[in-house]
Amino acid sequence: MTDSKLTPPTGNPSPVEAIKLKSKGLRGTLAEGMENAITGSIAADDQTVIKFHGSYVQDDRDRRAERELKKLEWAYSYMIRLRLPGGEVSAPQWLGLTKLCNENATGVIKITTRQTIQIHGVVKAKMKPTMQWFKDLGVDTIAACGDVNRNVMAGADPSLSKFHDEVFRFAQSVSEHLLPKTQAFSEIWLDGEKLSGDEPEEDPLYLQHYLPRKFKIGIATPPHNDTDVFTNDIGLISIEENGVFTGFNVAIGGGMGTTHGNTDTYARLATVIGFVPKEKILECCWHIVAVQRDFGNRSDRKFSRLKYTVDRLGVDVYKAEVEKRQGFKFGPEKPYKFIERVDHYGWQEDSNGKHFYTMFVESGRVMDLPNYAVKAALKECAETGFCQFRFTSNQNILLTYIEKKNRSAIEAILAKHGIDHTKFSNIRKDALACVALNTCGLALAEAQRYLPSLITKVEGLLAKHKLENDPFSIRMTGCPNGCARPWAAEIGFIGKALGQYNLYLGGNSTGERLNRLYKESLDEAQILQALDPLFADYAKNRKTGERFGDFIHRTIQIGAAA
Ligand code: SRM
Ligand code: SF4
Repeated sequence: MTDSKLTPPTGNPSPVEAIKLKSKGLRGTLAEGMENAITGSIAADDQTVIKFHGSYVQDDRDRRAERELKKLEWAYSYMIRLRLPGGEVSAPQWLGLTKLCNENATGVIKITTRQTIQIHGVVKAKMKPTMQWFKDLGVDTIAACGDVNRNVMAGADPSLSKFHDEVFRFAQSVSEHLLPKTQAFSEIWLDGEKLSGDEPEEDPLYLQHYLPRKFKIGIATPPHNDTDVFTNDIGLISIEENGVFTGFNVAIGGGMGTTHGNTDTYARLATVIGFVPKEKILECCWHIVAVQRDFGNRSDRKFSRLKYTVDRLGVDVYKAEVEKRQGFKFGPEKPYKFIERVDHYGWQEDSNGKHFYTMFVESGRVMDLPNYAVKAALKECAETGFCQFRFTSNQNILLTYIEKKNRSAIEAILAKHGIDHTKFSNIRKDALACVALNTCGLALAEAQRYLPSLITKVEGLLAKHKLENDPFSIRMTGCPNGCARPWAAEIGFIGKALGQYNLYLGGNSTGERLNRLYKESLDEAQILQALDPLFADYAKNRKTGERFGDFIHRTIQIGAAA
């Protein structure tokens, strides 16, 4: 019997739906567009299609006025994002990626909040050589963006779980299992063989219209929630029973994006719907995605993420439909407990005696600052061949699988380049900021270029109240799309206009409670003015061990959730 609620919303399909349908399996006219030397940009429809290939057309927003004055088109270039499930690259790959970024992009690699990297500023003429270079390095960008399943995250620190490797391999299998099946990527970028007929190949999961919207999966292994598992469309919580990794609690419907002024949009943490043994997790994910494909909102993209589908249909109806399709029922949710989600900086050792170093990379920007030369240090570490690299969902990098005998060589390189996480406060080390200006076309305010200096001022306030050694989770985005998951922070700043932010307070440190709007449209002075008395109150009246977010949640009645 079909559930009467189980229908997609009515309404005309959004223009993006037509673009996907007529794209001939994600080809569009991209190949021709890339040959057109008259403009640095591409046709409007192809700007949608290219996302599925892992790239966005952007322009340097700092230079718009100057270009317009000279009657020149904007300074167009391309951002390219890698698909790196679980966030791992080898030392030779890292060396290749930095060389590529120096020669074909801005030279600054950006570690993203989803455990992969992006490069910015690739001009059109360098797009194809860059994609080919990626192929030679053994990495790809397929489905890193677009209305498909994106990069799959998994806990980064191998010292935190003995099932680490197995869980990491699941991230890779889930990513492969849900990849779009099209030759378009190879045809356009790698001079692959062209399709002979007019009809593109049929994709068994995405069909011809793909998903209503982007789709994200993250895996966390308790007690560590570094992937912010509940902010994903599907959150998988690995479960250990009697010392054995048995499967996953499955959570659905997480997501951060909202629109200022549109109270029907909201951030949502995913709801756990039950347990699935690890042998069945690939088909389970497939069917959760397919139900969203069939019943998600295709007319209004503001409401097309899984979170809205789940709330519209009801969690139970959604779950029943997945169970019907997958042919088995979810088991009862298994017990688990998260206690933290921050990266453990410095040296760790895993159960096999391998050593790891977690390096702090402020806002994920791999570059050389005076006395803290991340880029140079990583290059030299890679040249030794003694380590691999692992990106974290907190925008940092781990040097992994180092033999004990090689550790001192790595330590010497880190010391030479000033890499020492103890130089930084906890609040700075646990902060996240999205890209925002100057490349993000949706940014209303600064984020990664501004947060470091705001933190310096917040550190001053913390010192005043003797809180400088306490941990705080602070996150900033340049708009309400939520790319640094600001609603899951204890202190969230969301850009409203240049120099103005909404201040959200009261999330918890494990990512299991959203914060709420405290004050709107604050400039820097107003931000500091708002935080000062709250820090004073916290320092005086908190319970033993109580975190700032919990204190605010307990003591202050504040406004609406996101
Ligand atoms: Fe994001 C759009 C950057 C993680 C929610 N995001 C964008 C774009 C592509 C802007 C655009 O559409 O033109 C940004 C490119 C900026 C630039 O210049 O590079 C952008 N998002 C990022 C990154 C690089 C932020 C960072 O500094 O690390 C992250 C790349 C992740 C990755 O490797 O795949 C990034 N974005 C996120 C996250 C966090 C996460 O997934 O864990 C979110 C919130 C979770 C979620 O999806 O709900 C997020 N990005 C969005 C949204 C809002 C989606 C929504 O449901 O409303 C947009 C806008 C959109 O899709 O229309 C967006
Ligand atoms: Fe751009 Fe907004 Fe995402 Fe920041 S949160 S990268 S400003 S879309």
